[in-house]
Amino acid sequence: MVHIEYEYDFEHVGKMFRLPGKFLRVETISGGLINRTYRVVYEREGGWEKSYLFQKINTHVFKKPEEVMENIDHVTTHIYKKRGGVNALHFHHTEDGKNYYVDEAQECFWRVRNYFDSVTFDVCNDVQILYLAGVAFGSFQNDLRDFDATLLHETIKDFHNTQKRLETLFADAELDPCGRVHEVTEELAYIKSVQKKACVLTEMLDAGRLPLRVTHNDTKINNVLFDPETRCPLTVIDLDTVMPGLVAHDFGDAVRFAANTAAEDEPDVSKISLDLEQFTAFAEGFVPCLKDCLTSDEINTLAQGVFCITVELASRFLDDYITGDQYFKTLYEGHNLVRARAQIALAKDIETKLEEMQGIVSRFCMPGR
Ligand code: GN1
Ligand code: MG
Repeated sequence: MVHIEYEYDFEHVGKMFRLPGKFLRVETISGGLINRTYRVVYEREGGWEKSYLFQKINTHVFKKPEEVMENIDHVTTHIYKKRGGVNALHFHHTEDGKNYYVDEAQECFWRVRNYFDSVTFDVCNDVQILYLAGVAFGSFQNDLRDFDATLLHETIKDFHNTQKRLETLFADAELDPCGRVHEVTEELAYIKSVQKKACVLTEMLDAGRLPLRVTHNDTKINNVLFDPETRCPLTVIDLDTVMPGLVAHDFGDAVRFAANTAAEDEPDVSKISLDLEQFTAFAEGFVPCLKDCLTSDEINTLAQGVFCITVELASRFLDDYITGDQYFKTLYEGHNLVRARAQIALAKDIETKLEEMQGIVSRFCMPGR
């Protein structure tokens, strides 16, 4: 048998989670920009294969990973009960009852969960899939309606505080620690020019006009797993940032990613725009799941949320570029700048479509829909 040297001692990690069977192999799963994810395959008695999902948490981003895992424990338990265990995420425990394992020697924070045979979508033009992704995220939030938010830790402080994100960007631009600011003056100027508009939700929240709910906070469509055959949603994953938040941010982030005519990091900005048909499909899935609990201010800010979160992410990518690419995984030099430019192009297009987008959302809130 060929012996493969892996970057980490997966076999040891599996033992700590008491996974049964013989360790066979590891496949890297790409996609996320923060954590490292692997499919680890075991052979069970009788020769059949069983996979698990191993994740190494990025402790630079999640400073208190134990708190992330405690949140996940609460949320998965709640959803498990609501859904009778069907397609539920299940995290394995170590002998001392923890749903994580810290490998001191390799300085790694690991978690292991059940693996789903599934497909995910990065760029997706299929309106039926977008509609179903809307249902998946809308139902996720609806499942958490009666969840006690005081149980949750704030895993990343001010995660979607657009105001603070922009202030940090401008402060870092002043400091210019990597000498890159001269390359991004146009991008900074654009973000400055829309600052007020992009911070509307933060302002309304501070003024007590928008309620905090338990939200997912990272609703990229590739965080919905679909059945490879039926193409029905199985489950929503990536619960690291489930925290009290705004419904418009969940809606907005999903649309930002899913209804973009190009990839999140498309270098050719002429390919980037907000596809209204795709927007409509997602909204048609998402909005009706929640319309009976949303306040009129919440409904009226859903489209605005798409703009706010897009500018917020542009500012985060740009800030990471200015400060030396410490936060998001990058695949090449300048990747974060490409991402920031792509988000700015998208924000500009969204600005021209906001009224129409809001009209579409309102349609799905009409009685009888
Ligand atoms: C990060 O790791 P991933 O891909 O799930 C980020 C999100 C961004 C996203 C952009 C904890 O999510 O906020 O929207 O990249 N997550 C964190 O692709 O910062
Ligand atoms: Mg994430």
